[in-house]
Amino acid sequence: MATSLKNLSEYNPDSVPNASELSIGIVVAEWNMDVNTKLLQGAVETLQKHGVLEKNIIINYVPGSFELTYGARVMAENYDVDAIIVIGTVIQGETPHFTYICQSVSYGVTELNLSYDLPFIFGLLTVNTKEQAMDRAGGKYGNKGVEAAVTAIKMALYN
Ligand code: RBF
Repeated sequence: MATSLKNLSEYNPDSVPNASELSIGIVVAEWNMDVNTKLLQGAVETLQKHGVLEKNIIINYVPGSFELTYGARVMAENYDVDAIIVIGTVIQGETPHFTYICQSVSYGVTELNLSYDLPFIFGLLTVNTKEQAMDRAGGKYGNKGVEAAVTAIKMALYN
């Protein structure tokens, strides 16, 4: 679960390089779409704020978080992007296989980072309740999508 001590939308904008030359892919899980829509909005707004053109933000959808790894791999194979963000929300109270889904996505994203010359960014909320998810999707603890977008820009330009 994202820590309640950190506001996920707070960052130093001066630490973020100009992103006007970048193309960024985003893969969004449809499960808990009400939360994910807010995460996606936070990510897109932040990318655009730092210069990414709307036409250079490619958004694809997969049914659930478990499919994010495959969706990200397909995007890496088919689009000329500089980083890929995966967005999803896994709520413990709603799934007995919470741990399996979270472990699978974090392992899958790590594996992609090791396999491609491309950064894959973990934009997954792993929380106990829907309220905790909303708190981190533009609520009192900020927006994980903002944090993921800032990370994507920094890692796309990492050398
Ligand atoms: N996907 C999510 O992204 N978040 C969830 O909280 C979530 N909970 C699930 C709970 C159950 C009981 C099941 C069967 C699936 C859940 N999924 C969830 C979907 C999962 O990531 C995947 O799409 C499906 O299991 C594929 O059939």
